[in-house]
Amino acid sequence: MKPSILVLGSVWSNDVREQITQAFDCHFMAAIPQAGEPAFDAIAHGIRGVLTTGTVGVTPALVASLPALDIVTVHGVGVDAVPLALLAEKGIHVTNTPDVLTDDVADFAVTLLLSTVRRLPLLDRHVRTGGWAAKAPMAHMQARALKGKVAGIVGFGRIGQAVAGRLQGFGLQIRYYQRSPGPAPEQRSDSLLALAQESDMLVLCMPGGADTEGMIDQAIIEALGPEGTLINIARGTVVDEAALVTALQDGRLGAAGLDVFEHEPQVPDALLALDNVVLTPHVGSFTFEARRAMGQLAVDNLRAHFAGKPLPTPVG
Ligand code: 8YV
Repeated sequence: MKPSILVLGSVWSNDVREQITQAFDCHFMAAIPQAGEPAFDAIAHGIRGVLTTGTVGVTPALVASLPALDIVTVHGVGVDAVPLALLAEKGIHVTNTPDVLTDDVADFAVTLLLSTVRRLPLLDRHVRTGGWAAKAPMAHMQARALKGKVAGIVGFGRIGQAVAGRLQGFGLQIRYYQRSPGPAPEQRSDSLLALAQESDMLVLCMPGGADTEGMIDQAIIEALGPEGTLINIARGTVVDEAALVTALQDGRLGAAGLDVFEHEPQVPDALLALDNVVLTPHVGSFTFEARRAMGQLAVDNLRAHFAGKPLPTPVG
């Protein structure tokens, strides 16, 4: 009999769908089901694995309602939406999909940085709405050069380092901060506040979760300052979103490029109304290649688990 798995979220490429439906008895659900939903209650007792996304994750309540659960496979590198301590306590395995998305996420961080600094959406709108043809004023869209400026990377893991490597090519000086020591200690700032003070732009690449929640607060935002740019490709939870919005509104922060938000897919109306932000719908890893490789790695982890083989990419 094929093992039963619950597949949460809706980002599965066709080839991954094909593979999992062949190998497992799959129950697809767009969001986390609640105990008491008849369709879920009917299958819950037999579910042995959950395949979920980095943002949907699993909740303690879901874990409690799956008595036969022994693996949670995250289609994503971030495991902040998964209660790791609880799963470890119950002996439930967790896997994620590191490395295969690093380059594409780093490319996207650079794309968002360039689009924000060079005001790409405004310029595009200017052409489309006839502003250029009508010789409408453009002074508010003039950008500052990157070369010679300082890019501060927060979180200098695989993705942070890949972003840094790319930004060096633009003539930016790289500094970084993370709590643990990292490579190139001479580039590491003494504190997050020091990094924000030293940088013209901050690129957030740290993991989400309790340890980093609200780390980018009003003091950090103000230290980055009126000429500063904040780029977030990490998690919405790492930023105090309310403080960010007011700083952008009254010019205490120059601009922001945001791919992630506190309550996705909800984006505060106040952000939508601002011209000094570039907003994207959590798409850092959204290339055919990365998503295919992430899906394949997720499937490989599930297959290995149910075949009693070592997991390719276990977490912890
Ligand atoms: C995905 C992500 O959007 O890897 C992560 O942690 O946030 C993203 O790559 C998501 O997990 C897709 O399933």
